[in-house]
Amino acid sequence: MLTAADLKDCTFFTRKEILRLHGRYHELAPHLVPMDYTNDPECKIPPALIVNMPELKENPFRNRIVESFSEDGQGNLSFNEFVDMFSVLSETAPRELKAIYAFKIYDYNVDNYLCKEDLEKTLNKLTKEELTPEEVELVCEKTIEEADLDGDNKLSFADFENMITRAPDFLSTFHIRI
Ligand SMILES: [Ca+2]
Ligand SMILES: [Ca+2]
Repeated sequence: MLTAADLKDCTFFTRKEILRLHGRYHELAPHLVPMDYTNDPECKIPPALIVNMPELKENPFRNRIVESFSEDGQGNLSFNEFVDMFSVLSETAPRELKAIYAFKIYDYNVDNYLCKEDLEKTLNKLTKEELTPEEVELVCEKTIEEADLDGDNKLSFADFENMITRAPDFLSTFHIRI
């Protein structure tokens, strides 16, 4: 049987919740996931199965979320990574931790900054493409102008933290009840 004792230390879940998560993980791919972890098997579930979970499938960032938690960057998740993902998304995770992952998820070109293009993609998803391209551009320019503390025209994580205190909606999509 799965030993969840170690996992529990680094998540916001109880042992019971972790076991339930394992049930969900197993259900996604019964042919890939063993119930017995005694021999510490290597197994990963492909992203296509994970993004279809009811908790994720309506989330506009589902692919980015799953990719961000995978070691390979492709979205293949081990059970540990799967637990980490739902742990950060859970309502009990600290805001600071959510901010770290939100930043990572919005940083489409993975250069550790949010530039105007990153923010445009993000905003298009957050608003379900209801804004015109001109409106999106305007909002993103304004956002950078207001949040950019060191004046390099892009947002570092420190700038981003400054931004989300003014616009908490940027974190709203990272609350999931599982
Ligand atoms: Ca970037
Ligand atoms: Ca900056």
